[in-house]
Amino acid sequence: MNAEPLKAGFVAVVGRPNVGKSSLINALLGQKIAIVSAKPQTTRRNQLGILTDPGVQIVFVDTPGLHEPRNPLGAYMMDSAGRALADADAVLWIVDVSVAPTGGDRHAVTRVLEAAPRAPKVLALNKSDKLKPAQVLTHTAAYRAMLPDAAWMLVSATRGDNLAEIRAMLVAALPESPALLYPEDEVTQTHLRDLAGELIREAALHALEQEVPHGIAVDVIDYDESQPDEVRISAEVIVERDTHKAIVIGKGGTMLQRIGTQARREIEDLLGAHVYLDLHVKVEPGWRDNARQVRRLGYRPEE
Ligand SMILES: Nc1nc2c(ncn2[C@@H]2O[C@H](COP(=O)(O)OP(=O)(O)OP(=O)(O)O)[C@@H](O)[C@H]2O)c(=O)[nH]1
Ligand SMILES: [Mg+2]
Repeated sequence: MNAEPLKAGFVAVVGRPNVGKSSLINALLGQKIAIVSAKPQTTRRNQLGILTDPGVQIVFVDTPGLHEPRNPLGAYMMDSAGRALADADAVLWIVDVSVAPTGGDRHAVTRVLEAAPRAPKVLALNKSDKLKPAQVLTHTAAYRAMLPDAAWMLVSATRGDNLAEIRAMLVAALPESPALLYPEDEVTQTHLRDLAGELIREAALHALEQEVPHGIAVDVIDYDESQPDEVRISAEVIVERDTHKAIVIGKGGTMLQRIGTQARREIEDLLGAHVYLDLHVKVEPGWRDNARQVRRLGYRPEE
């Protein structure tokens, strides 16, 4: 008999854009469930990453980076992060410890304390691999002072440093639970069709420069698993302007081909199956400013 009670709960993973929230969740799970890019505001909707071990289930809720919204898409993103915080049993606040705190971090911590006043907090000082030795003490102290009651740890999502330690802190912060919250073999609740759409958007984020990536959405039009040895996916890459359409297609279609090849490889890794991917580019002028279009593209609170 195992005398230890079961611990299980939701951990809202929050912080400023680009600090490594999605990377750290993928690293803790040992599996890629969330897309990652060097561009801020990569994550647009909440996504679960479920880690189950004997006696423990940590349900990570990846969230969009905390920022001041400038359009209906941003408002949806901040609403998502707020809901994750309100529902959280514990909060994992992630910062980029390689740089000193800014107004953005103060804003983020205020949001965390307002939306989840009672949930225990753990502070992950991420990107410690980039931290200069002379800044270890000052940066660590500056971030710790912003959330003095939180357990804390220097980590690196990309190098895999101190993952077991931060995990143990999260388990300590979780409540006891009479049962697991999700089946033990479940890693996420996101449908494969939606994950495929995210991987296409990730490939586009990686391939494109400047302002284009922020205005991209992906609409999976068809996801056909009826063939035994091939998944056939048809998707539209939505952009905000004609000029962006030309950039995404590229000279002679080379850019779209590059995005498609990269996305297809990633989706094949995810599905463990051969994938046929058909991509088209469509202009929806200024879609991020139009609440109805934002909802139509799937950015709406889950029922
Ligand atoms: N050097 C270093 N880079 C990291 C680390 N963790 C993440 N990154 C990089 O930081 C960038 C942002 O990572 P994401 O995981 O997308 O960050 P995020 O916080 O989820 O970003 P948003 O979804 O935009 O809010 C990517 O280029 C990552 O490769 C780390 O520990 N060290
Ligand atoms: Mg993210």
